[in-house]
Amino acid sequence: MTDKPTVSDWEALADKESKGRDLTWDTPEGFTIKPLYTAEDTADLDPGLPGFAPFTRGVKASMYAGRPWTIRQYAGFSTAEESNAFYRRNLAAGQKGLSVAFDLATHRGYDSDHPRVVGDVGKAGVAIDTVADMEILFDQIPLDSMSVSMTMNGAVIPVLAFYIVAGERQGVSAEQLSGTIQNDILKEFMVRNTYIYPPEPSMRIVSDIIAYTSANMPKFNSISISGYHMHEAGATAVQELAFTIADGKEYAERAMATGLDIDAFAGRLSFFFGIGMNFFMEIAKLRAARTLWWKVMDGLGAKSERSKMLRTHCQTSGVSLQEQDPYNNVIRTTIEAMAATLGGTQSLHTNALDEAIALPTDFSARIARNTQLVLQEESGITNVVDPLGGSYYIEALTAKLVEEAEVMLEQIEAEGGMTAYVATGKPKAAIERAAAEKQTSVDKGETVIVGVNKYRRDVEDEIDTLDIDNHKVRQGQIARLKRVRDERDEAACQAALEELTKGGAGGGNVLELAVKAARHDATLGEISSAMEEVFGRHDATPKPVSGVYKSAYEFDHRWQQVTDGVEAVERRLGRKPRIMVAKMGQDGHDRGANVIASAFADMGFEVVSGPLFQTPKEAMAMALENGVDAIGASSLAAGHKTLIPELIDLLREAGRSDIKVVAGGVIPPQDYDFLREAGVQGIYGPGSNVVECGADMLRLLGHNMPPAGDELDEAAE
Ligand code: MLC
Ligand code: 5AD
Repeated sequence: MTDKPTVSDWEALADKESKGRDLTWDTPEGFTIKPLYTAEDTADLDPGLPGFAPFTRGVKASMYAGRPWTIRQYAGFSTAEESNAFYRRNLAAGQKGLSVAFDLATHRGYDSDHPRVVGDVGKAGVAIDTVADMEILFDQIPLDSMSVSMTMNGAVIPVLAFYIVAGERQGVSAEQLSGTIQNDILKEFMVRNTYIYPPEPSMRIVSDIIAYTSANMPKFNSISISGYHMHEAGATAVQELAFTIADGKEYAERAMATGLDIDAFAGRLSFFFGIGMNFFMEIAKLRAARTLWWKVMDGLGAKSERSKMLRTHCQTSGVSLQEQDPYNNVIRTTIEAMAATLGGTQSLHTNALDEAIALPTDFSARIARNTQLVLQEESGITNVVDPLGGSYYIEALTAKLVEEAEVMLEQIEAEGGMTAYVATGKPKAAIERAAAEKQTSVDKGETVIVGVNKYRRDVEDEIDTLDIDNHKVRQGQIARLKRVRDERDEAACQAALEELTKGGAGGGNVLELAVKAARHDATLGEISSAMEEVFGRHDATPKPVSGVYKSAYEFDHRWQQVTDGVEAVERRLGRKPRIMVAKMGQDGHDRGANVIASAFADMGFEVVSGPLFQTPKEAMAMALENGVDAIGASSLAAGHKTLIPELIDLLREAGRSDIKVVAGGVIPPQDYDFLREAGVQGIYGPGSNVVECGADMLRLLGHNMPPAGDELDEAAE
C-alpha cells in the first residue's frame, strides 16, 4: 500500500502538469489565491453553528430551510400610479417584499416643480412630493402586512414622515409598519452623493430616526448600512467590509451618545451589500461581515444576541452588467444571486438584464425576479443551511477577510472613527483608486468581460427599453402639488413647518415634527427647506485621483500614441487641451466621471471637474470661464435627453458652438440619434475603452489620430 499523498506531493504533481507556470491569482484585495486549499488552511478555524454567535454561518438556526430569503426587487419610476401598478403586478408574480426607488428630485429634497430638477422628475425612480403621492404608491397594498424598504438618505425625514402618515390614512399605526429605511448618510458622502445637509446635522438626523423608530416602530429597521454603493463605486471586498462595519459602529455610538440603550435599537440596524462576480469572495464576504459585526457590537457592550446579528439585504452588481451582448447579464446575475444566497442574505434584489441601458421593463423585471424564484423553488439551495460551511477555500477566505478588514477598522479607529475619516476624503479616494485600477485591468484585457473585451460581437441586437416621458410626469406632479397646496389648512401647515425649523435648531426630534407637518400636507420640498434653514446645504466637487493610468500604461503603445497626440495639440494651441467633465442634474453617480477625469489628466489633458448637481446653465458658465475646448457630460440617471441638448443650445446662444460636447454613461442606443442630432459629437456607453475615448477626443480637437490597433480598441462607440 502506498502512503497517503501529502500537500507537497500535490504541489509537485501540479507543478509538473502546469510546467512550472505560476497558478496563483492576485485579487483586487491584494490576496494571493492558491490553486488548492486543504485542511491545513483551516486547521485553526471554527466557524461555529448557524443561529449562534458569532453568526458566521447565518443568523438563523434553520435559515432558508425554515423561511426562504425575501425576494425584494428595487423599483420605482414615473408617477406613484405607474409604480403602484408595477408593484402589484410584481407581487402577483411571486415577489415577496417591496423596495421603493425614488427619483433624484425627491432624494435631494426638491419638489417636482423646482427649477433645478426639470430633467430628473420621474426618471430614475418615482416622484413623491406629498403624502397624497405616498398614499397612491401603496394603494391596495396593506401596510400592516407588507414589508417596505425605502432607499432614502438625503430627504429621509419627509419621506419617512409621509410613509407614517400614509399608513395612518390606511388605518395602520406606526407600530404595525414593517420595513426598512436606508438612512445611511455616511456612505452618501463617500460614494452615492444624494446628501442634502452637511455631515454633522445629517448625523443628527440619523440619530433622531433611530430614537423615533425604536420608541414607536418596533418592527421597522431604522437604517440599512450600505456597502453596496462602495462596491459599485469600485471598492474591494475588504474596503466594502471595513467601511460598512465602521459606518455601523459610528451610527451605534452616535445613538448611544444621545442616551439610548444599545439593546433598545441595535436589533433593528440592518445592512446592505453588493454582490459581484468574484463568486467565492462574495460568499466569504457575507460570512466575514457577520463575524465582524458580532465582535464590534459585543465590544460596544450589547447584551442581547439579536443586537449583534448582522441581518442584510443584497443586490447583485450593477457595474458588472454590460451594454454589449446584454443577455449575458442574466447569467452574471444568476451567479451573483447564488453567491448572495450561499452567503446567507436575508433579502435580495436581482438586477435586470437591461441594467446598463435603462430601467427595467416588465419583461426584464420578470426574468430578474424569476432568477430568484428558480433558485428558491428548483435548485435545492434552500434546503441546507450554509452548504459551503467547512469548504477549505471558503473558510480560509472568510478568515482572511475578517483579518484584513480588522486591520482597516483599527486604522479608521485611529483616525477618530468613520465620520472624521470620511471628512478627510481618504476612504473616497481609496475607493476611487481601486476603481481606476479595475478599469485599467479591463481596458488592458487582463480582466475579461465576455462580449466586451473578448468575444465581442460584430453587430449588437437592440433590446426594448423603458422610456419615461419626463415632461408629462412633471406636469402631472405640478398639478397635484397645486391641488394639495390649495386644499390644505395653510396656516396650520406653515405653523408646523416653523415648529420643525425651531426643533431643528433646538433639541426637538425632527422626524416627530415632520410627521406633524406631513399630517398638514406640507410638501417634501417645504419640509426639506424648513430644516435647510438651520442645517444649510452641503456642496462638494469631485477630486479625481491621479497617476493610476499613467503607471498602468507605462509601456503601452496605444497610450503612447494618445499622450503624443495630446502633446502635439498642446504645441499647436500653445497650452494644454482643456476638457471639462460635467455632472448635470441631480445624478450623483460619479464613478464614471472620476475615471474619465483621472485618465484624461494622466494622458496630459487639463481637466476641469464640474461640481455635482449643476444646471446646464451653470455648466456652460463654468466651461466658458475655464476656456475649455470640450465638455464630457456624464449621465447615469436618464437625464441625458433633457440636460445635454439644453447645454448645447446654451453654448450655441453664447456663440460658442466650437466647444465640443460628448456624452458618457448609461445611455440607451435608441437615444444615440436623438443626441447626435442635438449636436453631441461622441457617445460612450458602459464598456467604452478609456484610452480610445482619449483618442476620439484628439480627433475632435483636430488631431490626426491613427486608428486603434487591435480589436480591444474598437470599444469607443
Ligand atoms: C427569517 N425569519 C425567520 C426565519 N428567517 N423566522 C424563523 N425561522 C427562520 N428561518 C423571520 C425574521 O426574524 C423576521 O422577523 C421575518 O422572518 C422577516 O425576515 P427577515 O430575514 O428579517 O427579512 P426581511 O423582512 O426581508 O428583512 C431583511 C432586512 C431588511 C433585515 C435586511 O432591512 C430589508 O428588507 N432590507 C431591504 C433593503 C433594500 O431593499 N434596499 C434597497 C436598496 S437599493 P423579525 O420579527 O425578526 O423581524 C439601492 C440602490 C440605489 O440602494 O442606490 O438607489
Ligand atoms: N428601478 C429598478 N432598479 C433600479 N436601480 C436603480 N434605480 C432603479 C429603479 N428605479 C438599480 C440598478 C442600479 C442600482 C443602484 O439599483 O441596479 O445599479
